[in-house]
Amino acid sequence: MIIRDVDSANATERRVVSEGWESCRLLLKDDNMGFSFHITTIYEGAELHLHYKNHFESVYCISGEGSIEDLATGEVHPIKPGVMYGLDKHDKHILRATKEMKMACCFNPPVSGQEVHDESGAYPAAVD
Ligand code: 9YT
Repeated sequence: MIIRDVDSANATERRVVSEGWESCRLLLKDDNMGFSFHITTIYEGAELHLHYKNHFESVYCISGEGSIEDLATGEVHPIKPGVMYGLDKHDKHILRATKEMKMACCFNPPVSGQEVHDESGAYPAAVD
């Protein structure tokens, strides 16, 4: 069994800070769960252009307010606490926070550690 808490993990390399967001990677590839699990904060006013070409991702909003724009259809879906989105088609999207959002995120395959987005909004493919 693996037990971790976000405050302790945020004092380690599990906390990753980037442009418009920071994330606490509570489970990573080397935990051998088949997915990674993150608590991500999207800062107020952030507009993130994302495209996880190499990963599936599900995201659950714990707090805050914003939206996700599906760039394939142009649809904009509101995000508020209780809303989940699942990127089952490697969907290209824009994530916007009108109030700072706390999100619980799962990635398959798992993220290995210090990834930040490349210029296309992706993380590199997992290397075994
Ligand atoms: C909401 C979202 O896209 N989260 C992605 C995870 C976070 N950016 C991280 O841990 O890299």
